Amino acid sequence: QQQQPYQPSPQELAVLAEVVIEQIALATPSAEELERKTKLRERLRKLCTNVSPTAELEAFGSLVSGFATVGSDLDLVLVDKGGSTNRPFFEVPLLLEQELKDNGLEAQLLAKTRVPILKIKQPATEEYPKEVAADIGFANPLAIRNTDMLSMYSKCDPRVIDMVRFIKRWAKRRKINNPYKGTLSSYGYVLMVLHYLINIVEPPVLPNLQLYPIPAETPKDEITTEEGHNVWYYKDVAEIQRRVAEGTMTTNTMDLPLLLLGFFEFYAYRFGWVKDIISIRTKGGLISKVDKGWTVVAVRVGKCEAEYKDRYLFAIEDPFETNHNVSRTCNIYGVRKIRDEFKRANRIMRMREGVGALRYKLFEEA
Ligand code: 3AT
Ligand code: MG
Repeated sequence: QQQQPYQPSPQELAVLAEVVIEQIALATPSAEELERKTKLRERLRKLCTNVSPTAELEAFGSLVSGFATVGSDLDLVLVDKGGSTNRPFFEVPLLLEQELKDNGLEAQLLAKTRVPILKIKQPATEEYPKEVAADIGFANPLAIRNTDMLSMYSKCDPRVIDMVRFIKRWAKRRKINNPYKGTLSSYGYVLMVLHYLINIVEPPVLPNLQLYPIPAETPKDEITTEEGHNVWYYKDVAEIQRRVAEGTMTTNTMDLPLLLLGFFEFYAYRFGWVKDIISIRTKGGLISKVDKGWTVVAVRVGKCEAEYKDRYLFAIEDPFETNHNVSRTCNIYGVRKIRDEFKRANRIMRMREGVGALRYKLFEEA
C-alpha cells in the first residue's frame, strides 16, 4: 500500500508536473555541452602525459554517473600507474598546474582541501560563450567506485536521474550547493535522494544495492579495497535491465511530482538533522550520531599536511569510506540555510499556485 504524505488535487499535480518537466529539461545538458567536455578531457589527457607519461587521467562524477546537469564540472583523477622512469608523483600537481597555465588554461592548485585538487577553467570563446570547469584530483580511488554505484542506481529506475536533476537545479538556484561556501556538494544531494528512494518512500523505488540479495553460491567479486573498505554492491547491469523491463524492480508507481512532494516534506519535517546520520549502505538508511561518535568536531591532517575540520552538524556517511562525512563541508549557517530551503520549497509546493508563480518562487535565484 502506498503511503502518500500529502494528498494534492489532480489540478495541483498537473501544475507541478508541468514545472517538473520544464525544469528537468532546463537542467539537462545539451549534446553540444557534452561534446565540449569530452574534448576538454582529451586535451587535458594529453597535457597530463607531458608531465607524467605513466599516469592515466580517469573520469568520475556526474558526467560518468549520468547525473550531469547544465554547467556540471568535469571530475578527473590522475592515477599513477608507476614506472621507474617517472618523476616522484608528489611533484606532479605543481608541474601540471604550470603546464596547464602555459597552455592557456586557468589552473589553481588547492592544497587546503582533504586531498590536493587542481581547479581548471577553460575560458569562454566566441564560438562557445560559456567557460568549462574541471577538477583534477590525485588520489581518489573510491570516487571512481562510488560514481559507478551511482550510475547503477540510475539504471534501476528512470525516475532517479530526473529527480536528481530537478534537485540539483533547485539547490544551485537557491545557493545551497557549494561545499566551498559552507553548504553541500552535489554528491551529498544525490545521497539524500537515494536515501529517500531506498528507505523512506513506500513502497521503495530503489533496492539497496549494497545489501542486494544474491544466491549464496555466487562469489562476491571483491569485498574490500586495500584500504579495508567494503566496496561491494550489486552491479549485474544485464539483470538490472531485465528486471526494469519486466517491471519487477519496484511496485512503486508514484510519478515525479508526488515523489518530490514526499522528498521535500521528509527533509523539511521528518528527518532528524540533529541526531541522525544518513547511511545508504545500512538497512533502513539511518544511524545515530551518538552511536557512531560523530558528535564533536575533529581536526585531522589531510594528505597534503593541511589541517581540515570534520564537522558533524549535518551527517551523511559515505557509502564506502564510512568514516567520512560527505556533509562535513556544511557549517552551522549552511545547515540552517539548507533546512530552511527544504521548508520553503515544501511550503511553496503546497500553495496551490499556477505554473508561472510556482516556477518563479521555487526556482527564484537566491
Ligand atoms: P556536479 O554535476 O559536478 O554538480 P557531481 O555529481 O559531479 O555533480 P561533484 O562534482 O560534487 O558531484 O563530485 C564529483 C564526485 O566526487 C562525486 C563523488 O564520486 C565524489 N565526491 C564528491 N564529493 C565527495 C565527498 N564529500 N566525499 C566523497 N566523495 C565525493
Ligand atoms: Mg562534478
